[in-house]
Amino acid sequence: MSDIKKIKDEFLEKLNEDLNIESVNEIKSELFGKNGKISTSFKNLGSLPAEERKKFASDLNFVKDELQEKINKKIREIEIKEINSKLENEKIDVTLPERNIVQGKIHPVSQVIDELSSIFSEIGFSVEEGPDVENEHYNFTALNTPDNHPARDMHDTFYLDDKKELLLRTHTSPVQVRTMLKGKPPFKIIAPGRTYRSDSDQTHAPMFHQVEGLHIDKNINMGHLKGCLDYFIKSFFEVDKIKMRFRPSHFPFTEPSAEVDIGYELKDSKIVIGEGDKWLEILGCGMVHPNVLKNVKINPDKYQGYAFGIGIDRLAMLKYGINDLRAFFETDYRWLNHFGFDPLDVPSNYRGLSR
Ligand code: 2NL
Repeated sequence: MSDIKKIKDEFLEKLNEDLNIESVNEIKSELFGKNGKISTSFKNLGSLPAEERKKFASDLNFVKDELQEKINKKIREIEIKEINSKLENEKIDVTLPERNIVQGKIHPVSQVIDELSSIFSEIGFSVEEGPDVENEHYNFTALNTPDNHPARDMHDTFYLDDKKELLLRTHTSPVQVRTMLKGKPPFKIIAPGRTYRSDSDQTHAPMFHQVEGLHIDKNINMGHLKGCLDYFIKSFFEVDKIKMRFRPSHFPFTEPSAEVDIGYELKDSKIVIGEGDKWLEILGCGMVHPNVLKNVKINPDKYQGYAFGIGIDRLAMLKYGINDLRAFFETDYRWLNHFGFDPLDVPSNYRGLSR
């Protein structure tokens, strides 16, 4: 009995100290582990004389329960202490200023592509895409551009192999060629995207953006082309009236071909579209050449259509008053912050950029 009492007193005293979970667990295994003091006492029961055994077992059970309970209580105490200290130390200071959210901006070129897609989709055009790396057939031959045409010159085109079979597309027309080869007329599509020419100065970048439009159906004529462009220019520049003129031109893939100018004037050195007596060249267009239709297995006696090509970068510069094309591709964060657009779904906690 005195042995058990000694164990009890010793450990109750230990458990009264200021302990952490690890030391309580140590005490627990010192008592109840495989070779723990209580466990071994139980094992030794058998060697006691029968008359002592009963009383000893009963005392041992009491002490065991008492210590067990004390340990559980201690663990609960420590846990509560930990939670309280966490609550005390990890308080959130709601008066601290919030961290700024850095929200990206939409590049003016992406913005204009979105605007064009939505403007043209309103009158039945769908948007098609294709690869930047093209073969010479889709980029030139199918478009009635003969081998000796100046546009094929090394000077303009980035060729990717010695045989000049692979190249970076010089316009997005190959997207229309692919679309026409895949399907059956009618076609009413626009193809916006990146295009490449070996050219670089204040108004030319080796990579630039273009949107081409194509409408093929029975009995499509230049009146449809004019109506389409009139609608597009008014929607894009957000004006009710425009002045528009067609100048005869030449492209290998259209006949007849034209370049379109729109009237503008300068007010406080800002371009105002739709008024004035100055002319601004804005796009190239024409009726799709019968050879192009034949190349994509369309019978030109049954189907006709118009096509046009517009430089997106220049459109963006005109609409948003940007005067240096090269800035578009310099990825200067401050520039993008100034000329870029906010996404439509601005988060409710958005409070502007931190820069
Ligand atoms: C320009 C001129 C143009 C086209 C592009 C085209 C496409 C097919 C068939 C016929 Cl698949 N034509 N595209 C037609 C006329 C002009 O672009 O100056 N672009 C900036």
